[in-house]
Amino acid sequence: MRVPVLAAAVAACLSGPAAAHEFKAGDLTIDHPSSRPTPPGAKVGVGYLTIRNDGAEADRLLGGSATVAGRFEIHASTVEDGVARMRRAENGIVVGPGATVKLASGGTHVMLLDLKEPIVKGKSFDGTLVFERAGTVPVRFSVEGFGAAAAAPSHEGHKP
Ligand SMILES: [Cu+2]
Repeated sequence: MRVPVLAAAVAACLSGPAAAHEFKAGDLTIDHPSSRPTPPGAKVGVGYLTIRNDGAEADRLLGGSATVAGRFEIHASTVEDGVARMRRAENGIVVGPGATVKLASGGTHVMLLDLKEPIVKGKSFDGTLVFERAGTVPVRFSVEGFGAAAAAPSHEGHKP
C-alpha cells in the first residue's frame, strides 16, 4: 500500500467561498468542493465536487470526512421505474486515467450524515477525501445557495 499524500497542495483558495477553488494530490485535481445549506434540525447534507485524473493509472474515491458530519458516504443516483433513487456506492467511484468525474446534483454525490450543526450558506467547512492511491486529501467545502430547496427534501428520506 502506498503512503497517503497528506501534504496535498492547496492550489488556490484565495477569493470568496463561491469562487472556484481546487486541491491537488499527486495526479488528481479536486475542483470546487461545495455543499448546500440545510434547514435547522436537518441530519443530512450533500457534497459536490469534480475530480480530474491527469495520471496514467486509475484511482478510486473511497470515502472521506467532513467536520460538520458524523458520517460521510458516496451515493450513486439511479432511475428505477421512472423514480430517482439513491444508494450507497459501496465500491467507491473510479476515476480513470485522463478522466474527469463530476459529483453533482442529480448524480453521484457525497452524502453527509448525522450532521452536528446546520450547514450555513456563505460559510465553508473542512473535510477530507480518501482515495485508493492518492490517500487522504484535505479539502474545504464552500456552502452555496443554489439548489438548496431541491436538494434538501430529496435527501431527508435517506436512512442508513
Ligand atoms: Cu444520497
